[in-house]
Amino acid sequence: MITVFSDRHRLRNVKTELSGGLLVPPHECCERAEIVLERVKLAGLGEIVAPDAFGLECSLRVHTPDYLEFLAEAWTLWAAAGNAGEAIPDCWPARRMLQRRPQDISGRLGFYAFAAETSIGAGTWQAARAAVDVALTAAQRIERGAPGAFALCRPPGHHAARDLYGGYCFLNNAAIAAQYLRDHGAARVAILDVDFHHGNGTQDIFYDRADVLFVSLHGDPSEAFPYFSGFADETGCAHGLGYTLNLPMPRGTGFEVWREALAAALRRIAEFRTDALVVSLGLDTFEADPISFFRLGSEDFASYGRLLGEAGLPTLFVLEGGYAVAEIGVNAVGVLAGFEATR
Ligand code: FKS
Ligand code: ZN
Repeated sequence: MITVFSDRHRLRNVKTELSGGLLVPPHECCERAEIVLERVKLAGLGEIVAPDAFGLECSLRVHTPDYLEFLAEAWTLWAAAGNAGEAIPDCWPARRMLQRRPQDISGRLGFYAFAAETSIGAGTWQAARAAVDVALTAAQRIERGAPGAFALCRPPGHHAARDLYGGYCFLNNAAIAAQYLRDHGAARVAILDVDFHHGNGTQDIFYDRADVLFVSLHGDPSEAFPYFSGFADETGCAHGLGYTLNLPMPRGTGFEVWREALAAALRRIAEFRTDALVVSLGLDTFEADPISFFRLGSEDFASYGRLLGEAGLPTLFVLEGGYAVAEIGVNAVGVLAGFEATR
């Protein structure tokens, strides 16, 4: 399988994540991508290519123009305003307040953020754009007939909604790739999100649509980030009613139970008769993940990779989370090699 990778991910190198009342080194760090890349090479998964440069048109198919404009200038405005540290919001349009876009950069951060752990720094926008290029280049391979492709990208994307950032995400790489496939010949696209966290952004983007099925396996939002999205009774709206399937699971969930949920997800996807599958590949379901609470072992990743391969669909894997940094490569490549073994 081909891997698409850009070293421009390193431009996303902020120093702070708001966690436990402290500013700590971010879980979503450069080493993650480098370790996955090393493992791809070591395992001989296949060719590794740099992305082509796409413009913003594909991103504008899922995000709003004002949101992209904000992301592009946020760091410059924040620094110009004389702030000493990285850009972090501290005031939100909460219940009974106006949803009106402020002029001031501090107000705009709160307007476009849904969470505060995700600092914006100097290269954040450039890295987020490179991640989209990686996802689109891999999607193009699928469009041209490849059975599988791996977008090794960061920052991740599945929490980024039409006009919201947070959860380490700015541009929704998987959603942009799925929309690209829709715009280039696929009548139906399914997105399977196996990251530990609910993909609230992807759900938001496709919630009212019947042409893109969104299925997610994740930690129960009553006890896990993003807390306000991902419950089983969120099933889509308008034309999209029945085209969102959330399968939340409790603390301590192991592979036996998780695999049953995956089987249910794959049954729904088969019934949908999709032309292509986009997998939001998070590795934070791993038992040693520092911020999650499922209990998958390294051998389980290879095992579910085979189940994904047996679905027999053109499959685009897009990297999302995973914070047990030492094992992220083994686990990611475990899924991909398991998938490949069925082809
Ligand atoms: C730690 C709390 C962390 C934020 C969790 C974000 C998870 C991000 C992710 C992605 F794939 F997007 F990277 N709260 N004190 O793994 O879903
Ligand atoms: Zn996650």
